Amino acid sequence: MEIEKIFKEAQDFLPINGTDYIEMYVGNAQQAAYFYRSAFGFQLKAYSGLETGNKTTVSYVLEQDKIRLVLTSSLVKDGPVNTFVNAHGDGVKVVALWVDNATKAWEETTSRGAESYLEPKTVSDENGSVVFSGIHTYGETVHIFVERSAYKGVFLPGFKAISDGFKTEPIGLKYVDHIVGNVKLGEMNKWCQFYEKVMGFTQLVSFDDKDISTEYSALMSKVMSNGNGRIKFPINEPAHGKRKSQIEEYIEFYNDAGVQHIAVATDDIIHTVSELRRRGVQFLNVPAVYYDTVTERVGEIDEDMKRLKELNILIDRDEEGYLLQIFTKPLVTRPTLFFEIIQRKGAQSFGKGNFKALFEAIEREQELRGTL
Ligand code: TYF
Ligand code: FE
Repeated sequence: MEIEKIFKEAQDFLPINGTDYIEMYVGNAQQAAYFYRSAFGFQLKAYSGLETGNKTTVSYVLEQDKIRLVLTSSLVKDGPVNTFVNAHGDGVKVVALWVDNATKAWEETTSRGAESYLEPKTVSDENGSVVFSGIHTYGETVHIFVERSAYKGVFLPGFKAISDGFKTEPIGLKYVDHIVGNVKLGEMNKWCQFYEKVMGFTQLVSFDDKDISTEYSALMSKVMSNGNGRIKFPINEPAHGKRKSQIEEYIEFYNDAGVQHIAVATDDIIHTVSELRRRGVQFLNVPAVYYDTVTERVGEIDEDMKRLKELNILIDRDEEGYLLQIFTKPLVTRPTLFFEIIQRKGAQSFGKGNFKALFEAIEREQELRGTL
């Protein structure tokens, strides 16, 4: 490691090992779990609900390689899960971060101005103990810090390992590459400064409306990243275009700032996307002419271009290599949350060369929804 990098990591006041889990609040966790298992190839790992003594919520914990998804619904009238779902529809409540010291993570961030969501607390069961703490971020989204070095259970205390005999074939999803937030008009810099000052992140890249303004879908975006680069949080805000920005559409339907997309990495995007399509997942498609000029733009690549075109996978190149990516249509009732599937072949960027084609595809969807 270079000296500079060693120095930077030693200075990092909020060391993060990776994304611990993503928790969605949903209307029907049982059926959402079936969807992410059957379509996305997640495996059911753990459960919390009436059978485990939880009388207010039900949670299903799904896993694929390093990705953990928790789907939570309410068992009772009112309460925080229903209030959230009533306002936002199904959406991401928690982006949990795996740390070595959750008490210190809370102290370092709250002393720099973070609003506390959960004071540090230790929770134990027969498998050991976990220390949690949490802070608020944009909208009603929160970060929970999870310290799990003293825990051997399947997920967290209060959850029991389960298997219902229904196994689906994984589709090669490996880890969370980045999680994108949409914030309100004029608030991108405020939230980027939050990640900088409160969490010690630095800005990797920035896109303004000139980079990414199409006919309507204008937005601005900055990518914030933590000290070791394992966590990447792009933040989007609407910019003025001719008609309604896709970010404004999100904010209107979600009624707040919130998580727009979760990008998950694969080592074989052709396999992953073939499987997702076969299992009924819908993607945004670009016109066939996209592929007429793509080789000019990205040069030679390892993959079969014919297959990429059939599957409508997008390609982009930067100084370090290239990447392949594709975006699902919204996966929830409202036009809000979607997934990105990404395969990096050296490139550490976000597909700027695809923005125009991608955003035009989003605009065609907005047109169909009558929300332009
Ligand atoms: O994460 C990113 O920055 C890329 C680009 O609605 C992007 O995936 C930005 C906004 C959007 C879809 C993709
Ligand atoms: Fe992305």
